[in-house]
Amino acid sequence: MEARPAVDDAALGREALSVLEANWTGTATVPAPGLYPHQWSWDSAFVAIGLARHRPDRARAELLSLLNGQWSTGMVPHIVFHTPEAYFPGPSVWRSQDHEAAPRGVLTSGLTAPPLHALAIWWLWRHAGDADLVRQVYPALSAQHAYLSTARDLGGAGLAAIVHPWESGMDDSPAWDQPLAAVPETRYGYRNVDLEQRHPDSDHDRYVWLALAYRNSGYRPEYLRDEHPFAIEDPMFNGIWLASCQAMAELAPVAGADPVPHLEQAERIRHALLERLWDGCFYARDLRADHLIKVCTVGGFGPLLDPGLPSDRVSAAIDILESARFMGATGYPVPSCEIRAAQFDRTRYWRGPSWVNTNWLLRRAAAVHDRVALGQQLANGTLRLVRQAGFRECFDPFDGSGRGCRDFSWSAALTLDLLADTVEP
Ligand code: 2M8
Repeated sequence: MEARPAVDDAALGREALSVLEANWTGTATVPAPGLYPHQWSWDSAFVAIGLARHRPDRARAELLSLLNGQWSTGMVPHIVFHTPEAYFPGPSVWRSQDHEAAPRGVLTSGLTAPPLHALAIWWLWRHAGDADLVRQVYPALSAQHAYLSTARDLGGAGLAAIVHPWESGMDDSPAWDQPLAAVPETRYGYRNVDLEQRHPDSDHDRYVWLALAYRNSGYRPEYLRDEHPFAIEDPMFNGIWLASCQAMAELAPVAGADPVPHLEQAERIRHALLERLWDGCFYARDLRADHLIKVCTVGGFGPLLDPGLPSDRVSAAIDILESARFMGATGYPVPSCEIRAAQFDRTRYWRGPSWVNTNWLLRRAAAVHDRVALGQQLANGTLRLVRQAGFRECFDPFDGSGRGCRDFSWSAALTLDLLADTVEP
């Protein structure tokens, strides 16, 4: 561990807490003021993880308010709208209130997001020991996992499929370029506020097309299975799900439930990840074109979250992560796309920049595989980014300059978690 004056860490921690305070609406933490004025699903899980050792009360409220938006199908939506603040695509696009499975009195999107929530509850349990919370949310988390293993197993092999780039959390990843090209090109004329760093217009119109097509089907699982043109088995989404299944197995006894079904689910996911997504590294599989999408992104390291991943695959994946294809050549961890790929772009959202949340997930992966030096490198590199550039949304992996919005909640929250681990007791 690098020695740093404690006063710096304390000041950084105070700044992180004040960002989270400012982004708290009284009900939930928005990812960032202005650009993201509602509650996002995996953002809330990261916020809860970061607050677990500082404000467990707030972490608990964050996750409970997100779960208020859960549908009776078990689906946890990727956005819960708590205020009337303008955002596109907002409630008038999703029309959740017209769907019988959506909760009453809460407006939500109709898509889901990486299922990090059981891992977040486990984190909170481990650090704050709130057994009541575990018992309270266990049925909701079980329902979320059951939804994924039924309505979303579109490939029939044990993995959950995402049906929109937004469901990956890595919207503009080059992994989605090919499958998106198969989506009809329509002009909606929608413009995002910071389009320069984001989607080429046609991709964004395709995002909207996909959302409307799913909504117009009545959010039917049969439509997803038989007709929807975008269906991908993503290694990060499924790696996170697997880690959450293992968390559920540890939470089950606290809730008076049987851990075995969760362990069996984790085993099914592991088997399918290895059988279907591995070819020298983990790639996403396009279920419609029926092939692997051969671009190596940070999402390909998601299965490392599994402590049961065979050691030869762990070593092979970590070799790639540490090589000049990823963090071996950039000054800062971890570029969101392999830097030698034609699609790599250090300036564009999820196509090159480094993100605090994926750094945190990989640090967690390093911890579960006892890769101490890698874990320290990830933690120290991430802390250097936020010290130099602030709690930005993402960062240039070569020079560490900040990109996207400022005062970004998960960057602040996960900094708190990293500080809690690196500061000497
Ligand atoms: C980004 O996603 C939203 C759409 O949901 C967007 O592109 O406007 C992603 O970075 C996603 O991972 C994140 O949850 C969300 C809010 O921070 O922003």
